[in-house]
Amino acid sequence: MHIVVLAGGIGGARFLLGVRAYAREVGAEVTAVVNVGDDLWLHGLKICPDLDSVMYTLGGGADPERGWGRVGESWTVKGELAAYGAQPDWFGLGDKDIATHLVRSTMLNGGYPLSAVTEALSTRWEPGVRLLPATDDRLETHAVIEDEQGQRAIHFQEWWVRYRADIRTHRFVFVGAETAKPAPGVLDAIGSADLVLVAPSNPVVSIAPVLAVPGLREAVADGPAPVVGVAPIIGGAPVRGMADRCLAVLGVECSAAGVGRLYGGRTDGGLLDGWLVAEEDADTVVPGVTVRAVPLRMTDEAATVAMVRAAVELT
Ligand code: FO1
Repeated sequence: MHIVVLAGGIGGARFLLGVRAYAREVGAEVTAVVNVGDDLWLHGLKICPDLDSVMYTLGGGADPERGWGRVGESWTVKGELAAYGAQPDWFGLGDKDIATHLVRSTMLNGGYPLSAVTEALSTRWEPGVRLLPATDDRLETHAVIEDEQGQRAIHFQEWWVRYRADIRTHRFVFVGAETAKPAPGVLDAIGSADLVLVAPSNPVVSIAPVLAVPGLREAVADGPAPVVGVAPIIGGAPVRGMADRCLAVLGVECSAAGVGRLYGGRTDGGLLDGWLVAEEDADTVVPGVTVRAVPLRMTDEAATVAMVRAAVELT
């Protein structure tokens, strides 16, 4: 059995812990197709927050509270950059994390594609699932905001970290999406999948940029495998992060139904065959989609495995 998971960062990483455990129980292989829209070059280093959250979490090196970056991290270099007045100072790079970005940047500058870099980094972390960036090409999420200086586009990280999404925002744009190509292996993985899972990641800035890679959405929607999504919203609120702020930019209701309809039923030209919602959202209706209410809080690996099993049984 081959399970493909479309995932973003922190929520996606936690979900993948359960998918990996389930796959080990049943002898399945797992491919994670991970968002690159959050990625940015900073201080000369290429940073891939979602790929790193997944890699560190599955590799046992993630800080469990923060959800991003390394456990047992130190911030000496960050302090030194601040002492130089190096900008931007609103994005904190930990010392251990910087080693990842140095290896990645050296390989990228040497001509290796991001997928090869991710494979190389994974030989250290042994995530236990195949990690693929959605694309090796530049695809960056930018937010079109408005303040006293007027309208302008800023990188997603500035929107997320510097402004905490607390600024007038007109829309998100996925810079580079028109010409980006699925990374090597992505279309084959989707084409050979027995099940595609949409992780409970931020639908607007984590899953949408994955689906924005030309050919990727079609591969999922027209592919052989059933597609089951896991709602990232429970009882009208995101479990963590700021999906509510992101959905508001799109004018989409912050609910399991709202996100389910955003993805759409496959029979209506959308993606989903099944939609897992929390028990408090049991009344959720998504046209053309089989909805199942189960406990949806990933409190530990066993809880997440139960979610994955429910998704498999839905198909
Ligand atoms: N998030 C923050 O809120 N503040 C930070 O300073 C910060 C630094 C950072 C460095 C590396 C990295 O991989 C992630 C980092 N994040 C930080 C989290 C990041 O903004 C989010 O993980 C995602 O991009 C949104 O899911």
